[in-house]
Amino acid sequence: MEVGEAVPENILHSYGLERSSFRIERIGTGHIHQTFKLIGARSFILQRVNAQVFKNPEIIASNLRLAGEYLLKHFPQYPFLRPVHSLKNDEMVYDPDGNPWRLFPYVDNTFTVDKVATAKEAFSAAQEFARLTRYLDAIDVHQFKETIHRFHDLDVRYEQFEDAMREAPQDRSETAEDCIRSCQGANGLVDEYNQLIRCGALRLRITHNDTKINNVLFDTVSRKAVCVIDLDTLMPGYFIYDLGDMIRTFVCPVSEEEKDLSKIVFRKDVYDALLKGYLSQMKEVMSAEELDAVPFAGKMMTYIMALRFLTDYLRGDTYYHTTYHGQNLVRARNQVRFLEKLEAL
Ligand code: GN1
Ligand code: MG
Repeated sequence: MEVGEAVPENILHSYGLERSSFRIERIGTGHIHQTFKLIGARSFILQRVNAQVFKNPEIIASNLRLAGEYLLKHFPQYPFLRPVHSLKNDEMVYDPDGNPWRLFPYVDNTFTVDKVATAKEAFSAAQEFARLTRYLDAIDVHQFKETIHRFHDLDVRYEQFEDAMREAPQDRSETAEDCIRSCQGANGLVDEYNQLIRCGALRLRITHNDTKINNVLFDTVSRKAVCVIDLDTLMPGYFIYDLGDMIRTFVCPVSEEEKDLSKIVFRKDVYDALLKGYLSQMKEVMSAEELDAVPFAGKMMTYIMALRFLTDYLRGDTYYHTTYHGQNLVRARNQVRFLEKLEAL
């Protein structure tokens, strides 16, 4: 099937668009949704939301509406990427199989990266993610709903890992034995997490919850971060989720797909720049307890991804998109190695 044919005609028509006006390309970096670039006189990003993962996609739309309206009122210059409304003024449209789709304007003269090349990039991207949380600092968090229930709750993710271990087919458990042992060995982080949450050290904020480096658009000329994208998980969360996922994906010179574990190292200059960028926006609104939790952030988020990838491997690869057998185990081992680097600091 041609790429363009994966985009149903009725979806394009809902937005008043014609297939013949575009060249359609698939963007393959996301693990969850199907994303397409429509290249034409005006270009767009069109995305099929994974309704298996986002069980109530209307929550995404309502969270974005709340944040968007607030930002427009208080920070009108902030480049918040809103979905294009359909001809019927909907933020999401449904294909004949019941899958929700969303359309975004394509931001010209920008690019994304899968790895951070320089400390400057890390500073700029971290500042941009931090700016979003900072600008939403005074918004009423309780108006927002979770788009995925207990998404970054480490305790829940560890339980899911334990269930997956119990139910896994023997061949997968055996192949993953080294990784399972490493993940079990690091479970002191779950206690640390529970303790932090229980004692109320962290304030509930509106966080992005997917602050990977490839969710930032950079300007082609200045090479500075322009805005953040992929706002499906914009919802109540703790700052460690955002800061931690940045540490996980910025500081290592290779992506989570890398098989050669010797390439997984801790880049101090990138870490320092990232932290500087993040705190340049957030420090003023963070409590002393939150500042104390900074060193925990990267460990927690790297560990949660090791658990999530490994859990998916043990369950037979039902959640993350994979292109070859064993890919989720590769990702899990990669994360375990980076966690070891962070623990060794
Ligand atoms: C998923 O699909 P993508 O790449 O935007 C996942 C994130 C993980 C990430 C790991 C809804 O994000 O939590 O950090 O993969 N999103 C969801 O690359 O599970
Ligand atoms: Mg995402």
